[in-house]
Amino acid sequence: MFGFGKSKKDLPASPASPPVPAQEPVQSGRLLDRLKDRLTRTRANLTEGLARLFTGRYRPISEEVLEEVEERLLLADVGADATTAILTDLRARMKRQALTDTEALYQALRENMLAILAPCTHPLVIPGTIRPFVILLVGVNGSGKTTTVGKLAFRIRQEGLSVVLAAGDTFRAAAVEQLKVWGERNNVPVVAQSRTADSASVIHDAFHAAQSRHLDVVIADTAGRLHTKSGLMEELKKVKRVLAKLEETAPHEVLLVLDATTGQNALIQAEQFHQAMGVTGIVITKLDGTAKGGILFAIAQRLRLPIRFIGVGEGLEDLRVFDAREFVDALIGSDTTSHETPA
Ligand SMILES: Nc1nc2c(ncn2[C@@H]2O[C@H](COP(=O)(O)OP(=O)(O)O)[C@@H](O)[C@H]2O)c(=O)[nH]1
Ligand SMILES: [Mg+2]
Repeated sequence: MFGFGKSKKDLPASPASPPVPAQEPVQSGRLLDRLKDRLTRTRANLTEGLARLFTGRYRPISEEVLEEVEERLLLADVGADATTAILTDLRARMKRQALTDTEALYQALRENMLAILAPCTHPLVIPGTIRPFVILLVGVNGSGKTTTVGKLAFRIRQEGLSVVLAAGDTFRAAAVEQLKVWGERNNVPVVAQSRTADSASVIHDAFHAAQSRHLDVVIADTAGRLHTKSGLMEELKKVKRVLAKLEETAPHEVLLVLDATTGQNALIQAEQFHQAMGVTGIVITKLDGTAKGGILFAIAQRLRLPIRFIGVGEGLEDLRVFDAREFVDALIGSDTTSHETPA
């Protein structure tokens, strides 16, 4: 899969960064294996219980089996809404005798999971007509914003575009340093100011730097904590206003970064940020360290916003373009089906 869903012909040659061959055409099988590996804990949480059902001689499927499925989904943080939606469909299928055996149950579960996630599969598109393209990252402290800025810069550079980073978190002493490290790793410039500056003015400067140096993309980090939550939202809204004055259509992407390990709290945060900022895309981080990766389904079901990327580690290459089919396959795919329904 090619990262940003844009066509190469849209893109003007960038003087600052010569096109680098895209990394994607590595065999997709290997990429899927890596994703599976990173999702091990959620996968185990979901499938260890289900595997017993999928390997069992259940024909037809009983209510008892469905209750076990329900429990597994809830344990993986799929959430009440998405779990109810899935179970309602499974029960309807059971009623019309469509769940003949465990294979049919597995297929039905897979279809339901895809139905929830597929509408959220919208890769970020960076059209060649918008320069600089401005991406603003927002989210609470510790959700993974600064790390995601670094990983995103890597991806975008791989697409052959040039990047400037804006150190918009002016509230934490270490935040600017952390961003500069990512800038060095990616060999991209970082625009920063003294700690007394505000986010809006740093991002304003980064926009001008991108314009004057003909850089393609501005990726702006922001603060996740202020003295009060309303203070944070006001600060972020100000960033948006300042950008809109520079360029009517900016920011072109407001990416909300959510930490998968915070479970249902991520949903509450998402609603607050969306209300204040008009989120256009979501990144879900730390899926590698958690057994609760089912939160993706809860987020998809509730918010119905594009899930642009998932974070599966702390390295440069650990940001993946979200794809519903790949994610579902990595969660409940092949290993489960390979030893299904004995004859
Ligand atoms: N395992 C893992 N750790 C992550 C991921 N994304 C971020 N982190 C870690 O989470 C912590 C907080 O990240 P940071 O980017 O500083 O969050 P910020 O406060 O929102 O900017 C750091 O220790 C990161 O290395 C991820 O996808 N997987
Ligand atoms: Mg940060």
